[in-house]
Amino acid sequence: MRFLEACKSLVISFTALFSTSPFSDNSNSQQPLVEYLSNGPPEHDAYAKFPVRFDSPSGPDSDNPAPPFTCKYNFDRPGWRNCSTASNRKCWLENTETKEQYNITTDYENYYPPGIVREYWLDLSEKTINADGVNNPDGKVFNGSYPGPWIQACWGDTLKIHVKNNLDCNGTTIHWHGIRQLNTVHMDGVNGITQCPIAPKKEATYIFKAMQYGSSWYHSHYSLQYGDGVAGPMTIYGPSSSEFDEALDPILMTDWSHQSAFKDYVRELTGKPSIPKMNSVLINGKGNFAGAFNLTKFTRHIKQGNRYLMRIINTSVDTAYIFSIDNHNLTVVTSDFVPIEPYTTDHILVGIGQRYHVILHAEPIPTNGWVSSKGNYWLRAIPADGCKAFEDGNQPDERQGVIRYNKEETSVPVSWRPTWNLTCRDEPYSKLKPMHRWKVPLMDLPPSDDYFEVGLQKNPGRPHEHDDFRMWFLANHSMWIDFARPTIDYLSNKTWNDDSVIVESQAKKDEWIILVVTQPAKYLPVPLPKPGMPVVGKPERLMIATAHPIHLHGHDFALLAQGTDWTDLELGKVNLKWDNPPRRDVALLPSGGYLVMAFKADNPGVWIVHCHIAWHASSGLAMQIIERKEDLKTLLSSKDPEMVAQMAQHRQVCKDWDAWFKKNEKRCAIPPNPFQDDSGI
Ligand SMILES: *[C@@H]1O[C@H](CO)[C@@H](O)[C@H](O)[C@H]1NC(C)=O
Ligand SMILES: *[C@@H]1O[C@H](CO)[C@@H](O)[C@H](O)[C@H]1NC(C)=O
Ligand SMILES: *[C@@H]1O[C@H](CO)[C@@H](O)[C@H](O)[C@H]1NC(C)=O
Ligand SMILES: *[C@@H]1O[C@H](CO)[C@@H](O)[C@H](O)[C@H]1NC(C)=O
Ligand SMILES: *[C@@H]1O[C@H](CO)[C@@H](O)[C@H](O)[C@H]1NC(C)=O
Ligand SMILES: *[C@@H]1O[C@H](CO)[C@@H](O)[C@H](O)[C@H]1NC(C)=O
Ligand SMILES: *[C@@H]1O[C@H](CO)[C@@H](O)[C@H](O)[C@H]1NC(C)=O
Ligand SMILES: *[C@@H]1O[C@H](CO)[C@@H](O)[C@H](O)[C@H]1NC(C)=O
Ligand SMILES: *[C@@H]1O[C@H](CO)[C@@H](O)[C@H](O)[C@H]1NC(C)=O
Ligand SMILES: [Cu+2]
Repeated sequence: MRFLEACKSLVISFTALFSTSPFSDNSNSQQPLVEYLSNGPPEHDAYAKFPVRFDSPSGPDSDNPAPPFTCKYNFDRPGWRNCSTASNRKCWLENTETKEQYNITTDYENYYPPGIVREYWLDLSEKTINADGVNNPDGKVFNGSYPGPWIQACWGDTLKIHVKNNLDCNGTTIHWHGIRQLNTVHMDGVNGITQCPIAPKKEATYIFKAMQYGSSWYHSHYSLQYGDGVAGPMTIYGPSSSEFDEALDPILMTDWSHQSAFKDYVRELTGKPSIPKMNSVLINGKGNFAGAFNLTKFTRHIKQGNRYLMRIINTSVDTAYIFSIDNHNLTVVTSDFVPIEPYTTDHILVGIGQRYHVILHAEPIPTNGWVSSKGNYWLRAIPADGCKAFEDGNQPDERQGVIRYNKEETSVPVSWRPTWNLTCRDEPYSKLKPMHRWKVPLMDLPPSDDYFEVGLQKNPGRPHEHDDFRMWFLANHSMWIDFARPTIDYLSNKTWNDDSVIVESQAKKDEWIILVVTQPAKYLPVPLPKPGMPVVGKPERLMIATAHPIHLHGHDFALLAQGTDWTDLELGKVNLKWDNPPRRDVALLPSGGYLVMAFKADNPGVWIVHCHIAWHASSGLAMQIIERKEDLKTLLSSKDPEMVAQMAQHRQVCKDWDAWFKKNEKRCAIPPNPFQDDSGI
């Protein structure tokens, strides 16, 4: 019942943010449904009415430049040309006749240029991965390599990605992290919620529009599968809030284990011999297991005086990093998919699932009066305190890569050790100022009974049952989805299983939804125990102070407030920021603290909210929000031929899964546990 109550307070205010079109015709805005789904203009000049073609710098570095990536647009009016130059990256396209622009302040949620369709093929198979000098025999990779291929597109393109599952005993679904999926929830790639798993030997095609730009990653949402290697980088080229000359290829930072996450998971539930611990840190799939310091390091070459765009992506299972380059500052220009006013810093904290674009100015700065004379510098990724778990005696080396000015120089960099504060946190709230500003209408917070509290409960009746608090909850129940019954197929249900942890929002089109997530220490003894330590508390619920990176699908959210003391909210001591608050798709719920998130109900769908620590998501830390259920039913049953075809595929994927599962459930389960031994997401 509580959730019917809760949904009332999930509704909120009216004042919508109607943006007036900056364009003289409305041709590229608010397209009808078919625009989001259809193949769009094909990649042939012959079809183009008023084509614009230009190159965007891509990577990997100065000595080894990749072919630039060509953006292709087909306008239906004359006068458009590209305007992104090294001295003005804020501009993307402009019309020389009308002076209209697609640029860094454009409301990209509503307006984007007319791109083309880009097609990719991802073939998932098993492979032993040697990423750090030690074999992981349980690796699962796209197209034979880890990380998977770099998916690239330009702002306004449509992506069409064919996924083939060649695994023996796992289904798969692929999620495009941070992509808004406007009117395409069925392409969000979450089994049990937006689709059934793709069965072994079967394939499916994901089609969606890249309305945002920046960097991100794609990863499996099938249980713990991404921890075994099922992840890759994704870049959507667009404007930048600060200038740069060249771009480096994406930097994927991840933690890594020497065996399958499916095997490590039992440790999360039993705590024996300890909660799961990782073995090393990898950059773009390469690392050095403790001691083996002589393996090839990630290396990039730069030229003095140039400015480089670097795309940093944290694809960890369990680790947040502090990223820095010795003797250099970084100018931060985006957080997740949101361009921000540039700010300069000497290190940034990157939480799981978070991404930053930063600009590296190739001019070393003396630190304590010292600069490397050989022109080589460590690129560091230091696991943050309170957001990491590595095997004892096995702390990864933080010197994860080398930036070199001099091609001939091969020596190991010599340098000072940075003295960053290693506490796990997000980048400072006050620094994340989006370029396209949101003014969130003033709203009341829901009553405190409707806060979503993160805590732990026991796991009666579940696999690996034992008498301890090991299952997380976010909305009063630990999530446990049914692979074969995606929520979007059951929208007419009168009731929901508790295990599905569904919250129905009553918000109408363009009203706002507010979500308050807290980690109250109500039942905690004082002083607070360290994360991972046993706690004596209220018997049926346990609140333990740990930081959680909270991720919302289907929207960027405005972060109205973020704090480290949950009692401040109840005492009314929290100032909410309505005028252009930070905006992103993952925010760190501080240990014992709170998050106040708000987003506009402009995207009908079933959107999951979950912790991006893989172990926590697997043990239930998630909920589903149904946004505008009636509009969603209308959308999914649309007679638009593209939607009809896509929903036919959707049903076929479920049919294939059911058939495979019937035949293989027994063979693929690991006794004494059933086939599914975690939440499934
Ligand atoms: C939370 O879940 C527990 C256990 O299932 C149930 O007894 C309780 O009524 C629920 N509380 C609310 C507020 O829904
Ligand atoms: C447009 O792109 C072309 C080809 O990449 C480049 O030569 C030209 O300078 C660009 N024009 C502008 C205005 O940036
Ligand atoms: C972006 O373009 C609009 C016109 O479409 C213009 O008003 C605005 O000033 C431009 N912003 C920047 C940062 O150039
Ligand atoms: C997935 O595959 C792994 C082996 O790589 C196996 O241990 C696990 O049980 C499988 N799980 C499911 C749910 O398919
Ligand atoms: C790396 O170091 C280890 C241990 O110090 C040594 O056994 C190994 O031969 C070295 N490998 C290379 C390629 O130098
Ligand atoms: C990734 O995020 C996790 C959790 O927030 C954090 O512990 C880890 O240090 C991050 N890794 C990097 C390389 O930023
Ligand atoms: C580099 O960043 C640090 C920390 O933000 C700042 O104190 C320092 O002034 C910066 N130096 C330069 C040259 O920008
Ligand atoms: C490090 O940062 C945390 C949180 O931002 C703060 O509470 C702590 O006092 C800082 N520690 C030091 C030694 O400055
Ligand atoms: C919806 O109802 C069906 C049939 O009763 C049930 O199998 C399914 O689990 C329900 N779905 C959810 C998400 O509760
Ligand atoms: Cu968590």
